Amino acid sequence: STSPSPSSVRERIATTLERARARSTLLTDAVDEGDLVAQHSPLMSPLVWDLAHIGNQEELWLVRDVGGREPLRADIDELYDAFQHPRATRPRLPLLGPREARDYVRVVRDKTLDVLDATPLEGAPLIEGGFAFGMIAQHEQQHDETMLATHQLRRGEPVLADPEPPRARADATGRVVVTAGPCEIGTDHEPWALDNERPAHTMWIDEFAIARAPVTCGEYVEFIADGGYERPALWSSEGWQYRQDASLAAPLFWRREGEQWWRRRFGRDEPVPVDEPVMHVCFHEAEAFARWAGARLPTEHEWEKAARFDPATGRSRRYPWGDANPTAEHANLGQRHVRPAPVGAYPAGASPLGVQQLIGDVWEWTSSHFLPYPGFRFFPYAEYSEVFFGPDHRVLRGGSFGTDEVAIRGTFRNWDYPIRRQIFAGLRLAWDTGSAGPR
Ligand code: AVJ
Ligand code: FE
Repeated sequence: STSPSPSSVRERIATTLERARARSTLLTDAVDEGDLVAQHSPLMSPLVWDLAHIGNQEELWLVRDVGGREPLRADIDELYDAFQHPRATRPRLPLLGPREARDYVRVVRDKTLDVLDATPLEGAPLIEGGFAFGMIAQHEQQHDETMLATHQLRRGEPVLADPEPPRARADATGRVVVTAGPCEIGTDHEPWALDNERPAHTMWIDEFAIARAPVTCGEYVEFIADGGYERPALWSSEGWQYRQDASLAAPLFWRREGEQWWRRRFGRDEPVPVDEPVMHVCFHEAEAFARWAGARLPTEHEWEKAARFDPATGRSRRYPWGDANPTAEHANLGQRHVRPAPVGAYPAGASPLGVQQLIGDVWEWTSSHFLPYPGFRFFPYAEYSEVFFGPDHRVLRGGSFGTDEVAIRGTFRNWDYPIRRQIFAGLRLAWDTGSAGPR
């Protein structure tokens, strides 16, 4: 295959950076200045911190490192270093105000576009295929998803547009069996894949079954009604402890009135929709639901095989539907909708085996700890992934309605603490089938 010309890579970079900035602007212009500097939850930064942090990372990597230009605001690096200040303490820092933050990100972006024009997109790992630019576009979009979660936590009138997602049009019930065999996990070729997705390696995956769709709110209501939150046998000991300490009784943002469950979603109160993937559950709730259902969570490798493996060729694809970038037909991504779509709404996004909505709608908790692949080397900095490897985090796969297409693919790995519920995360069930097959 021929690699894309430098000018088309440059165009893709410029478009992708522009899309990220349009979204950051939307998320920060939608609220007033008080809401920009306020702390809507101790779990989150003030929106104005995210905005300037986006600009500061862009300055560090693209303007200074790739471009070799003089620092614009070296004095603020420390304020926007996520490792210096935990989220809960950020409102008390002498941050750039809304006006200053907006000016800062604009000036940085002008320099970045200058650097983009002047940089050959080959010859060094950091710029090969435009990697550093892709990394920074993904970084901005990841913070945009975090800012969207802050919007969800904010109290007050709705400020975000809420267009209807597509309706269900395919059967998404039941499960499919994925036969035992080798499967390529991770990637060496995806130009903007992050360090934790590399290197590609072949893994034997025993036969398993996986649900054709994520668990729905309707199914989750049954779990609650059946005493799911009252039965320690369904929970791990760590999970039960957290369920007790935090008085968990339903997904975050849900409340009950009589027989009806309601939820708050970006400032709107609405009946819980039974056919939509459940979200705002932590790993422990996901695990308890799976045990209640006589199932388990998939490992991240099983998830990836279900999402990428083409049984006809034995090849791992970029996405469930093939190698083409996502379109609005394939998946609910990019904040086009501010909710998941009902299960069965994206038949064009199905895998060869008919597994649906793996990409988009809700992040899916897996049973896997976040660990390096064999041969992992941090790139370009240890603080992106390496410092998070270990037993403290669980891997999430697939992206949500709030994930931009640049920051999701079949190999993409997200992670969080098992108690986190403000992220747009749900689950999909998996089962052992008991047949290991030949090795
Ligand atoms: C990969 C989503 C867990 O938001 O903490 C943003 C991404 N890294 N800035 C996060 C990230 C540095 C990260 N997650
Ligand atoms: Fe960041």
